[in-house]
Amino acid sequence: MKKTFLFLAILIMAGSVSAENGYRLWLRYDLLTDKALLTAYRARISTIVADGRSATAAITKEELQNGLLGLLGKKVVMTNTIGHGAIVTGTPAMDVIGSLSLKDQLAKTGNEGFVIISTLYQGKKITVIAANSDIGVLYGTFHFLRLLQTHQPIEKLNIISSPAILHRVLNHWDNLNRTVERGYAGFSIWDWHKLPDYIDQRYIDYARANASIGINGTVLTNVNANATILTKPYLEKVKALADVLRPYGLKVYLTARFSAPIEIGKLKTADPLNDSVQQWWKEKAKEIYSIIPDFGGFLVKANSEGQPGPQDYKRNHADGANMLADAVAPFGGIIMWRAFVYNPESNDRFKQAYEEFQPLDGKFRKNVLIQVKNGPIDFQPREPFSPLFGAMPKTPLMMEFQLTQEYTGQGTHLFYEAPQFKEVLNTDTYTKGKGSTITKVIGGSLDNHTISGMAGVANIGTDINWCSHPFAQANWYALGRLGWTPTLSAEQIADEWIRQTFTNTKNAVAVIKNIMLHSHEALVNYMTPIGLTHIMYNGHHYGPMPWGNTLNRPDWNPVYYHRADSGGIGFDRTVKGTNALAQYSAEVQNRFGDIRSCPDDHLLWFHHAAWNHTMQSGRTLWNELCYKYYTGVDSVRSFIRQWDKVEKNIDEERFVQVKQLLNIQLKEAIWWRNACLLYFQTFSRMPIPAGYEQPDRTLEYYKSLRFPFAPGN
Ligand code: GCW
Repeated sequence: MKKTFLFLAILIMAGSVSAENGYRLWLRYDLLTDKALLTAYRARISTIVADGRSATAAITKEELQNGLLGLLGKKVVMTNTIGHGAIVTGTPAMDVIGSLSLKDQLAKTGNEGFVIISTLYQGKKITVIAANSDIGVLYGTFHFLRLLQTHQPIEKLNIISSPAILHRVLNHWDNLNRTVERGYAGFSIWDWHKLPDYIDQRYIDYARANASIGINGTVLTNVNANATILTKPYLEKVKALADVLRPYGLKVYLTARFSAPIEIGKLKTADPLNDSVQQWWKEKAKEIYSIIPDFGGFLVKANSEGQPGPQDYKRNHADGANMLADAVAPFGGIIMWRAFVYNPESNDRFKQAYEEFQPLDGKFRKNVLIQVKNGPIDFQPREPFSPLFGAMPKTPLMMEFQLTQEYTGQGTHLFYEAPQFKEVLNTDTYTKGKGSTITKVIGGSLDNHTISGMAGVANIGTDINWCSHPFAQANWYALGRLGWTPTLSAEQIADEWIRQTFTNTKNAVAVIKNIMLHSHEALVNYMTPIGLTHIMYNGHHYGPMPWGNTLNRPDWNPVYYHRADSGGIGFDRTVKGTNALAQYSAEVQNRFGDIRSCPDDHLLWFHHAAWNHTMQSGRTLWNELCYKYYTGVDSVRSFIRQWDKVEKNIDEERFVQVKQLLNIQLKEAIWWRNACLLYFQTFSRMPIPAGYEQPDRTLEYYKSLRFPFAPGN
């Protein structure tokens, strides 16, 4: 009787009674099926000795107990006596930990890091999870549970870990009416209407998921901002969220609409150099901090895509950012000021962010970070790195990645982003000689900055599995893991995520990992190979529209980006063209500037190349374009075949979801390939080589497609 009850309890804890709907993310804690491993873990884990009285410490205890109950199928009791197999968690304030002389190790872990060691204590084999703060202990506990979930040995642990990046932040593009700009996973999880009185369980689960991967900040509102969020009633709602998120180490931030002093403050101007405007923001900051004492600060999109900003008053970005920085500085807040700007006056959108921001290097207050998208244009499947990285040594630059798949298949494509992120992070800017990688730029070590940041535009919504596509969860996961340890490989992150999310079965892990690791290249191939960019449909960006030329701003039209004509294709950014290349260091200029040495991947970003230009593969450019588009489609076909192989290792619900989505992805990849090749063929006048399946629809057909209700727009 008792046994049956325990078994049931375990099943319920592990969530296996309900269907596998993806809600549990990578925190499933299902009973280990590997008998030998289970025995080994059980022998090494017998009790929990946990210290701390804070809300965070309580969460740590609960997480550890629940995790172990699920994974080991036994209730691991809490006790104060340290016996063999004790898992000891706490700070040096705890006697045992104090007595273990972990000073040197802990000195390396800062406020958020942790130490996990296997050691002997009075002759007893124990495992210690120690940190300087309760939040560090929570992070360490999640790390320990990850080791178990991914079947790692725990006999001889000796881990010292701390985050390489200080601010690891999600950016929600969530509107107050609960729509999500570029969101493909339902509505916003923030139920503003019911806040502050109604606390949705999702908020807690969200906080927990973020804590498990070390994300420590969240910007609740869209960068296309609404000043209403800064009014008293909404600040009370924000406070309710902040209170829920705080014990999980998450700080809340808001987007500041630059014209708020006019819209909600009844001032006539929002000029950052105007005394009353400055005063208004100071008062506003004071009010916010009186309600939320650990408020993180503001994220700002200014003078971009119609947003108000300092330039409306002939001031520059530093004037705007510094005004806000001064308002939050007394309370320890920061300003994340975005560098995503472009206007039609420049001869090349590529160059704009650099032109506006680089000259301001050294002009920003100490609590300002400039948040830069990974590439110079806009979250494309593949971009060269933004030339701002490395070019503003006196200013901490923050990375902005896009988790939500606006330009990369939206809700239907399996696209694992870590390879894309790593490509950028590993890039050498050469701004301080060889080895000036973007990881070092944003980590602050290249230019000795003490503040640093990495943001990801969130892909989270009210869908039961949070991110809509079951694999999109991996991108949220990757942001957290890379923010903590940017040197982790995409493969390692995929490996961990698969083991926690789907299965530990070796072959299945290998198959799924293979799909994930090839998904970036596949998507680039069937959407925008060889450096094509921004040829998505106008507005909603769903599907191809390389022919687009009807919007009144040239830099909103696909034809602006590819510049195809009878002579060739691509955007000449060399000295003969817009000379955007001049924004990079000499080494990078040399690499990209010469059409013979420019990597094929980026060719059309920097050169207008003839249709019969010889590629590194030996093919002509036109044939290479065909080859890439066809290869991309073939990759998706192979993903489908590979996915079929893991059917027996995956729960039916998610297996079928992914299978259906892969079939949509295939359909859409073929659509991309056919539409683009048929269109570009009107310039190249060359045939799609024999041997390839020929498009079964006409260009006119593809041009006639309309999607008035495509999501996220
Ligand atoms: O990628 C573009 C999107 C806009 C977005 C903008 C930005 C929030 O199409 O929807 O606006 O970037 O990053 O500000």
